[in-house]
Parts: sequence; structure tokens; C-alpha cells
Amino acid sequence: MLFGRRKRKPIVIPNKTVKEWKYTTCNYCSTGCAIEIGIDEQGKVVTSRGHAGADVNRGKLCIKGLLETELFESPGRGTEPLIRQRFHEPFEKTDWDTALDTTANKIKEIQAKYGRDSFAVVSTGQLLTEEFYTLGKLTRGCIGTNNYDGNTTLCMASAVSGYKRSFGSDGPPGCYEDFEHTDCLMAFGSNLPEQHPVIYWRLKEAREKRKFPLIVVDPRVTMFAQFADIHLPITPGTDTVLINAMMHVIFDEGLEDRSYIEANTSGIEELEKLAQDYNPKLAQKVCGIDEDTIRQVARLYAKADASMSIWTMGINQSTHGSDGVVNINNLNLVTGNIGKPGGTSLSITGQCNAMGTREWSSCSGLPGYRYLENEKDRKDIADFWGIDPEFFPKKRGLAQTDIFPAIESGEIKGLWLIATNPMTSMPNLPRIRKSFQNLEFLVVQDVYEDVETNQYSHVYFPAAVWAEKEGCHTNTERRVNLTRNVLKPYANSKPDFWIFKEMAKRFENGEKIEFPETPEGAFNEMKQLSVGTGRTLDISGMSYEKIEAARGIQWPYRADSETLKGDPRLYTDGHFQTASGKANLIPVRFVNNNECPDDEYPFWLNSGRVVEHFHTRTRTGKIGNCNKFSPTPYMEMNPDAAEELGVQHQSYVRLTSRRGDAVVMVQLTQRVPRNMVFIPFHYHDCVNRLTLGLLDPYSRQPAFKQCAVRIEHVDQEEAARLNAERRAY
Ligand SMILES: Nc1nc2c(c(=O)[nH]1)N[C@H]1C(S)=C(S)[C@@H](COP(=O)(O)OP(=O)(O)OC[C@H]3O[C@@H](n4cnc5c(=O)[nH]c(N)nc54)[C@H](O)[C@@H]3O)O[C@H]1N2
Ligand SMILES: Nc1nc2c(c(=O)[nH]1)N[C@H]1C(S)=C(S)[C@@H](COP(=O)(O)OP(=O)(O)OC[C@H]3O[C@@H](n4cnc5c(=O)[nH]c(N)nc54)[C@H](O)[C@@H]3O)O[C@H]1N2
Ligand code: SF4
Ligand SMILES: [Mo]
Repeated sequence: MLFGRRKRKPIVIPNKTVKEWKYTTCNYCSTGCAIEIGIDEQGKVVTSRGHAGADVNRGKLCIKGLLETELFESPGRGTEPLIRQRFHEPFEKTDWDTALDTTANKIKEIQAKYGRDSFAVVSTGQLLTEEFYTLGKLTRGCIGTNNYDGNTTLCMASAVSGYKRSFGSDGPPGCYEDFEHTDCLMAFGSNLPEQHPVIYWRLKEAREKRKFPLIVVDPRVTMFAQFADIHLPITPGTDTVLINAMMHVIFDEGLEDRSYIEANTSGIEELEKLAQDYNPKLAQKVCGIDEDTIRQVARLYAKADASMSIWTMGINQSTHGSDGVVNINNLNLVTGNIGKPGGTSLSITGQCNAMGTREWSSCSGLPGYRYLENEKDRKDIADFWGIDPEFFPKKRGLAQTDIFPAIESGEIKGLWLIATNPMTSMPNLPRIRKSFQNLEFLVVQDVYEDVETNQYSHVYFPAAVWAEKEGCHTNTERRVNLTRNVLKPYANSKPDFWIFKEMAKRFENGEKIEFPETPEGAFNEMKQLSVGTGRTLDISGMSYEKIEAARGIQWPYRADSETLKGDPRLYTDGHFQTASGKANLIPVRFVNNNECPDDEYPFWLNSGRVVEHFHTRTRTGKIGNCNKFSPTPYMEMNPDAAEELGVQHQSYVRLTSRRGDAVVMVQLTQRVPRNMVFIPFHYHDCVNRLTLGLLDPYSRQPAFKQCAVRIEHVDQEEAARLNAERRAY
């Protein structure tokens, strides 16, 4: 009898004959990792790897990027355009001409009957920039509806609004390299290791080389909080109070940077006056962080040579998200931490190309950070496109979160959804579902035909995904990076770029405006529109070849740039995009308007993400090695709270809020405090059946992370059956 290895076959790594490596950028989060896809002689994708020479990820990828090539042939992909008269009837397959003609006719019919703005377009942060620009031309230039927005209102709208209020323009001023220079980093409502794993890896590497304090502000003990030197478990929705109290200490102890404030800001008197009201002694009662810790953190931050703040959804998704961003900017301005290495206000962007849509899609304005409200901007774009400037509205229309109530009230009758799934991602889903039923016409354009919103559509456009197309993304640090076309679109799906271009031909202005045949043609138009005196968003020096050679270039990158590097930072000269050239210090007074826990609904409901899933799981739910980590809707609950309610680990409970209910499995963990539960929002018909989503007054972004629920034990078999049904993708 032989033991051990001799009888076993050795492990063989299949010989993957890569003929060519093609350059792409990851299509999930905004880190912007470069991925090379290996294709064989037949043009089949056989493998992929992180690009070792790309400055962003230096060869690294997270689980989603590693498995991304499995997307191309994943189940549920749309193969043919689909059509039906009424949403409860079965779909029929159709050809592209019929699908496009029907949609164009329906749009015109609705507009003729109810007015131009009665047809709305809602897009995303997940298309390529050239597609965004083309969609803007189609929507603003040809269809001419003002009710045009994107899912970025659920995501980055507060950051955009806060940047505009403080600095006069959108655009994150910092970069990842700032980690190498900072002496103190404060992170607000961001779980970097799970949500931006490769940015976290850059931070971790910087801290291994040179120790500096890391302060994480989050009501949960996230993975990021576990790695921090100081964790501030803040009371939900009160970050502005903490920051005001920090500024109180800073002014009180003379730790502010007077010369920076005087040279580069306006509004210091009002800010100082407000900060007087936020003595840490009082503030601690509101924000839940004790007085001494507030003082310690304020001193650490203000005394460090360079300090930086990063933040994500814990700030943006709040009833005072925009104020939160403004206050982070205030903190950095008064300590002289803008535009210097290691001193910055860096919003960590969400979706892979949320930046691209802000820059070029015309969602909230016109291309290249131009404003509908500005006559010269309207004229410049109308002249460039060859149409009458009067065709443009003179101010921005409804935000995405106001479009749904307008459907409910009957102002909007038709909707085109592009690469977004509000049936899972919007707050207060029972209301969203009803508003879908009110539509006379819905067209859904998605990579997957089993996307939940398709339940209510009349026409479905199957879209090509990621490297089935070509074009650019802009990442968190303003780096424009390229995705090469690696393979043909799946079945009869088409690139979004093609769909927009073909749709334009069916509108009168589509004859006047030129729509380039290739994404590179659109990129060249964007380049021309980006040249301008004093514009930060300048990409005029870029080309696809240069971007690929540099593995991503940061804007501004002007035509006369001699190296392959763009500017890593904005506002280095202390000059801002405001009329006076100075940054605005804006006092932010806290008003508690959240739905807070009470006797009837005693728990805070917090929601967010986990590393293995992306959003509504249309993609990661289909990839076995992502989905298997968390296939079932679950909730983090504190063991002491569970004991009180007689709830067991891994049992099912029913949560109820004032809006609806949801059934989830319980995971007991000390990660959440006793009065809070946390649910990843990736599952359909789950946490967003409960959320309220009060809106920020400036950004119209919903407060996804703060509402109140009660919890009860439910029949286990029934609950398990319900969930098995729901997870059966
Ligand atoms: N794996 C994965 N990565 C992703 C995504 C994904 O779906 N999956 N999505 C991408 C997108 S679009 C986005 S927007 C980002 C989101 O990235 P993050 O914002 O980092 O992720 P979230 O889990 O939504 O929320 C972050 C934290 O906010 C905390 N929080 C809740 N309320 C408050 C509060 O009042 N104050 C503070 N300070 N914190 C609070 C939550 O406890 C949570 O830990 O991730 C991107 N990356
Ligand atoms: N409770 C709660 N809710 C939340 C959040 C939260 O933290 N808590 N976070 C919010 C945030 S920050 C975000 S960004 C939103 C995200 O919400 P959504 O944007 O609604 O969610 P996704 O699943 O990303 O939807 C994108 C869709 O685009 C499709 N798609 C992907 N690539 C392409 C493409 O190239 N072309 C086309 N046509 N389609 C494509 C995908 O299949 C998918 O169906 O969710 C928000 N909702
Ligand atoms: S960190 Fe973000 S960009 Fe990088 S591989 Fe992961 S999902 Fe993709
Ligand atoms: Mo997002």
C-alpha cells in the first residue's frame, strides 16, 4: 500500500495561453484600479491581473476586481431588446430599430401631451465618460427634458454641493499620494478597507513607512475603526456637532492658521461666533463623544504639520450631508489644510465613474462643470453643439429623489432608467413601487434583463458591459483612466454609447448636433470643451494613447503639459473658483431632524455595504465566489440587545419601521452598539423597505443611514422559506 503523494496527480495550473493583454479600468468602485485582461488566439478572455505599473493599485485588486471577468457571461444578461404594451404582460423579443423607434415615439407623444419635462431620464455613475457626454447631448440637446438626473444623488450629491459651497466648484482637491505626506488622518463615515480596499492598502502602506495618527468616526466598529488609533463612535447624524466642537477648541486655544485664513478665506467672523456655541461640554451630550476626547482630537488635528480628512456615505447620506461636507472643509480651511501635500478634504467617491458623470453628463448642468444658470455657459455649449441656446432650460430641473414623487403626483409620465436599479436602491421602497405603477411608459437600459426595475418596463434595452466597450473613467483622485474594448458585446446587446447615438437620430435636433461614431471622437469634443481660462477641469492634453501609457492621468492636464503627469492637487495657490477667489467659511448650525429611536421603534437602523457585494447584487450576486460569503439578507445586532429580546444568533427576525417591514437573519456582533442594527443594503426587498430617506435640503440626497425600527422574533421556517425565495438568483 502506498501512502501520500506518489499515487496522486500533482496540481496542475492550466496553461493559459495569453496572446495579448488588454488595458482596462475596474468598473465597480471609484478607486480606479487598472486591470489587464488576457485574451487567447480566439479572442477569448482567459485570465486577468492587476496592472503592476499602474500608480493607483500597483498590481493589487480586491475580490470584486479579481473576479470581474466572470461578468461577461454571467446569468441573466440581456440578449435582445424586449417590448410589451403593459407591464404585467409577458415581454416579446424585438429588433433594435423597433425598440428605438417605439421609445422615441413614446417620448415625443408624452412630451406633446404633457409638456417637455413630463419625460424624465435617470442615469448612473457607472457608464463610461464618453457615454455620459453623449447622453447629455441627447437629453439636454435633443429630447430637451429638464428632469434629468442620476443615482449619484443617492451617493455623491452632498460632496458635490459641499465642494461648490466652500470652494466655488466641484472636484476633490487631494489625492492618494497625500497619505505619504500627512501627519494626521481623520475619516468620517467611511469603511475604507471594505469599500475601497485598494485605497486602504495605499493608506496602510504609508502608515507602515511612517506612523501618523488615524482617527475613524463611525457609529459602528468597522474594520477601519479596528485599525484606527482613535475610534469615535458618534451618535448617528451628528458629525457637524463634533466638528463645531473641534473648531471651538481650536479657536479657544489659538490653534488655527491665521495667515492662511486671512489670505485665502472669507467668513471667519461668523464661523468663530458659531463655534462659541459648541463648547465640548455641551456638544458631548449631542454627538456622544466625551469632552476630553473632542479636545484631544482637535489638538492632534490642528497641531499636526499636515492633516487631512476623508469621508464617504456616513457624511453624504444624511439630512445635513452637504453641511457635513462644508464643515469638514471649514475644519481644513481654518487649519490651513487645503492644497498642500498631506493637507486636504478628500471625498472618497462611490461608483467607478461617479466623477465622470459629475464632469461631463450635463445631469445637473452642462458639460465641463458648466451651469444652466449661466448665460455664457448655455451659449458656449449651444454654439459648440450647433443648436439654439433657448433650447436649454435656465435652471436645473428635479433631482433623482424628487423625480419619483413627481411620478407619484402625475407630473412625470414617462421615465428612462439607465444603469440604475431604484427598485432596490431607493429609500422607502413601498412608495417607489407604487410610483412605477403610475408611469405610462418606462424604458430600462441595463446589462441584466432580470434587474428588478424591469418588472415595470415597457421596453428593455440590453446593454453591453465594461470591457465590451471602450472609454474612460475618472476616479476619486481625478485620475482619468481607460478601458479598451476587449471583446464583442454579449449576444445582441449594444454599448450604451451606440444606444444614445442611435436614439439621437430620431429627434429633430439630432440632425443638427454631430454625434461622433466612436467614443474617442466624443473624448476629443470633451477635450475641446475643457480648455478655458482658469478652469480646473482641463483634460485638453490627454489622449487615449497617453492615458494608457501613463496608466491614468489626473486632471488638470493641459495641452502644454510636458510630462505624463497631471496636477496631483487643486488649490495649491490658495486661489478658489469663487467670485472673490477666496474659499467660503460657512457656519453650520445643527438641527436634529432625524427620525430617532423612541419607545415604539427603539433601534437605530444603519445600512451600508460589505466587501464582497456591489450595490443591488445584479453583478456580484451572479458571481459564485462573491455571493457565497453572504447570500442571505442579514443584520448585525449587539448580543446584549439580542438577549433582552430573546433573539438567537442566526435566527430570523422581523424588523418594522413606519414604512414597512423586512425579514433578516441575525448575526450577533459587538460591532454595533446596543441601540443600533446594521443591514447591508445589497438585497432586494430588504433594508430599503424600512428606510425613510429624509432629504438634504441642498443636495437632495437621502439619509439612508438614520431611521428607527423595532425588532421581533418570527416563525423560523416561514422566514427561512421567504428568504430562500428571495435569494434564488
Ligand atoms: N464592496 C463594495 N465597495 C463599494 C460599494 C459596494 O457596494 N460594495 N459601493 C461603492 C459606492 S457607490 C459607495 S457610495 C461607497 C460607500 O462607501 P462607504 O461610505 O465607506 O460605505 P457604507 O458602508 O455605505 O458606509 C460607511 C459607514 O458609514 C457609517 N455611518 C452611518 N451613519 C453615520 C454617521 O452618522 N456618521 C458617521 N461618521 N458615520 C456613519 C456606517 O456605520 C458605515 O460603516 O463604496 C463604494 N465601494
Ligand atoms: N439603504 C441604503 N440604500 C442605498 C445606499 C446605502 O448605503 N443604504 N447607498 C446608495 C448609493 S451610495 C448608491 S451609489 C446607490 C446604488 O444604486 P443603483 O445604482 O440603483 O444600484 P446598482 O446595483 O449599482 O445598479 C446599477 C445597474 O446598472 C447595471 N449596469 C452595470 N454596468 C452597466 C453598463 O455599462 N450599462 C448599463 N446600461 N447598465 C449597467 C447593473 O446591472 C445594475 O442593474 O444605492 C443607494 N442606496
Ligand atoms: S478596489 Fe475598487 S477599483 Fe479596485 S479592484 Fe476593488 S472594486 Fe475594483
Ligand atoms: Mo454610491
